[in-house]
Amino acid sequence: MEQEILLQCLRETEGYLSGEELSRRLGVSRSAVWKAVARLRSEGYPIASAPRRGYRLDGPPDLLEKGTILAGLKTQTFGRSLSVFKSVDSTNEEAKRQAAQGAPHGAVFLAERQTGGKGRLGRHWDSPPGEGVWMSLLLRPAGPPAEASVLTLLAGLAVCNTLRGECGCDAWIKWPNDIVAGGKKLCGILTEVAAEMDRIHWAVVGIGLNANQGAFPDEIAWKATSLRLETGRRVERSAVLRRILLELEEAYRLYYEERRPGFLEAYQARCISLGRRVRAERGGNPLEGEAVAVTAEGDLLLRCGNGRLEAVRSGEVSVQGIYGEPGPQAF
Ligand code: BTX
Repeated sequence: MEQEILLQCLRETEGYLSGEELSRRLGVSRSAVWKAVARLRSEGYPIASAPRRGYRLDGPPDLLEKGTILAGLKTQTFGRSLSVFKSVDSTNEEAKRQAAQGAPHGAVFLAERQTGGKGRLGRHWDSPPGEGVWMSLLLRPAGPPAEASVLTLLAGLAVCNTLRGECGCDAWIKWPNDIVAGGKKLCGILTEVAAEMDRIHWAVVGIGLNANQGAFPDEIAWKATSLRLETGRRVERSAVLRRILLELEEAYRLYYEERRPGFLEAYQARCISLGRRVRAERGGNPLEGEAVAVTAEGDLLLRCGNGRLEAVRSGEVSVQGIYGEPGPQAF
């Protein structure tokens, strides 16, 4: 109730409204006003504040709404079945639960906030409310399980193209599953698969894109960035999501229906890992060399000290000169 009145007051006012005036109109303390503002912000309302001036509503809220997203969606299949949550443990977990219940190919699960957002190897993925695109796409590809890693590459390229084309961001792919800008991580991709020996039952491609964060928790501030921090502008998350789905649907169609691996060329052109020294682990053994190519199977080819070419599957790879880390470490 307080939030609604507060919103109404801000809507009716051009410019700033002081905290004192708001607390008088709402009949609550200044700290209650501050808390209500924080809640509205977490729901996506862009409320600016300035010392001694108060609060100002800077435009319509950037909420993820099913109707708005579908209205501008140009895909045939991806996102046509769409579930939007205010809060969920993890969109990947939700997609897996729904996959088991028969959710269709192309279904998308999206959340304003994840309480248990996850990265690879059980790592935590910071997913604050209202600021990112936290989504999972359910796929039922016809190919063998070995092709699953290609899905991560297709998604990476789709996101990278979107960020460049839609947002004017100088985005690059760090093989296999990160999108980076300005040397920091902008987006992570987590692909999970349920498969038998020769066939994939389903694959869930989880995309975590930092859109409108103005800052990050201390532990990751040194290596995380957002579109807003990179471009200086807030983005409309629905528009970014729609473009990602369109790019990814087209890339997927070319790869699976027309069997065109042409995406590799485009992927490599945007892959910031190539030409750099890479440290990796294969079968428990360290491997080091210069990254020279990405294969059609999605492996990274390293030219090692002895001149031999070695293929690395996705896993733990450290690329020198990105995220500023000096030596080998997992990320
Ligand atoms: P990753 O294992 O490569 O990266 C995880 C690491 O990245 C963390 O250990 C932390 O250091 C850092 N990190 C955590 N949160 C962020 C963030 N918001 N921005 C930048 N760096 C961060 C990458 O895993 C794959 C992440 C996929 C996330 C999506 S969100 C939708 C879907 N649902 C879900 O639970 N996961 C995926």
